[in-house]
Amino acid sequence: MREPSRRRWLGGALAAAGAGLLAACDRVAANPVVQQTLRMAHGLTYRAQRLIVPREALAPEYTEAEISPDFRANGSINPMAADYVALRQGGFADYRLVVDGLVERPLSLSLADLRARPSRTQITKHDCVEGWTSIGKWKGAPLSVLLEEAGLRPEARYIVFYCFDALDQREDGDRYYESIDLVDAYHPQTILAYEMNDHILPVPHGAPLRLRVERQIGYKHAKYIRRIEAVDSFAHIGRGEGGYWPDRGYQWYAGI
Ligand SMILES: Nc1nc2c(c(=O)[nH]1)N[C@H]1C(S)=C(S)[C@@H](COP(=O)(O)O)O[C@H]1N2
Ligand SMILES: [Mo]
Repeated sequence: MREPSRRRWLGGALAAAGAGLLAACDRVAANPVVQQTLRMAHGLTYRAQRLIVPREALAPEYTEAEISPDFRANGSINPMAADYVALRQGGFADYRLVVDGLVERPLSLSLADLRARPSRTQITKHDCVEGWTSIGKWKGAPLSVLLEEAGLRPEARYIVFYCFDALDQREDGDRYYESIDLVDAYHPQTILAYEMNDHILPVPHGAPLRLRVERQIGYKHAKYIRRIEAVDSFAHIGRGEGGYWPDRGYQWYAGI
């Protein structure tokens, strides 16, 4: 997977601004606040995004006419894990989404329970780090609704999504997972989708439930979700970087 060009652009623009600042005025550059700002370049994507884009900003939404006729499926497209296969063969009637961790009231919700909650429908552009995009329509329960229902404890800082699939399809393989902060968790377009393009979410796209977190790149959008956990740190999960791909060198915050 390649570094997306918009990130190069953003990094480049800020680096250029920083270089201009240094060239223009060495005394300003010696200022501790400026030095601190330049040191922050390490966490550039996350911090720059948070500085430039208001935290509540919505991702663009599109019209029905703009929906891609052939939305690509990527990563796992047919999980073979025994627990998943058993649920799929039963039409997901026995599926339960578990919401636990740093919450007052852990939840265990069937798909009918999820459908009985308020829903949001949105037509958005999916942007994969590999360089392709597709526009699709998603319907699901806002994550904020479930978090309110469960009651986040004050120590909670991140929301972790545990998935059924292992990319190597081994029963004991590392299963996919992802995590987001509370800004994204409470963002109005962050939903747990059970429908795509007016149909029940198909298996290649993450049945029965997948995340849409529209201001971040494709790999953050966890498919095949089995459990959601509120945590104060993800250092103890997987290899400690907050996600299957972040554990393998990709950025944890992957803003678009
Ligand atoms: N559980 C799980 N979620 C996943 C993946 C995966 O392999 N497993 N791949 C990610 C990547 S890289 C992308 S681009 C999107 C693809 O979603 P799609 O198949 O609906 O296009 O899912 C993301 N979520
Ligand atoms: Mo992706």
